[in-house]
Amino acid sequence: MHEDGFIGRIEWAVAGRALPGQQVSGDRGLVLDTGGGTVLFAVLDGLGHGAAAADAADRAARVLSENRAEPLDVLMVLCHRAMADTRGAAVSLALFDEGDRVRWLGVGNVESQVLTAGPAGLKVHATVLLTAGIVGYRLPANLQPQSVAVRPGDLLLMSTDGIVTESATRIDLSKSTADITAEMLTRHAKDTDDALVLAARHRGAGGAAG
Ligand SMILES: [Mn+2]
Repeated sequence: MHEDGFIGRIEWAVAGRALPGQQVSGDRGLVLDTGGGTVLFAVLDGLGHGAAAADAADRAARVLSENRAEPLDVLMVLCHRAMADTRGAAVSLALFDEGDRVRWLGVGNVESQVLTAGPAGLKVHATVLLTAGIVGYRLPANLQPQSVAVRPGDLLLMSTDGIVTESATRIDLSKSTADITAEMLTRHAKDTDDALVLAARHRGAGGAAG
């Protein structure tokens, strides 16, 4: 699965595939236009794999789509309720706008990070603080979204645990997010799990990044 596009000046791409031998993936990547130049990105990893994992992730995806304008902590609770009779999922949410901050919130093992170009090359600027838990099964009591500064050209990278992200700082920022996600899926997906990676950045007033 490969999708990409623009919402305003925000360039995004998602690439994913099921565990080899499986028909459906339990990983989902959502790109939800919330209006006013703001995009809600979500990456979901239904527990385990196969149809039951996909069912959990689909329910969370639906509730996110229908309530996209709600605050991140509210969205997490809505996902929790929607997946109450499923096996649950890891959920990471990132609210990205054309301003200078990303707000994000993660429960379970979906990694989100912001990569920035520095004088010595690409570096990890920030990583979401993941709260332990399984949305739909055991939600942490304290859901506190965090906020991280971003600059035009910085890359938001979100991935399920089917992707090895140690090599993320070797990404070539001059490439499109479609190429970046496709290459990460090809080179860094584990053959023991579903895998999905989402990348986004806003390209600034000049329209060019990297
Ligand atoms: Mn997984």
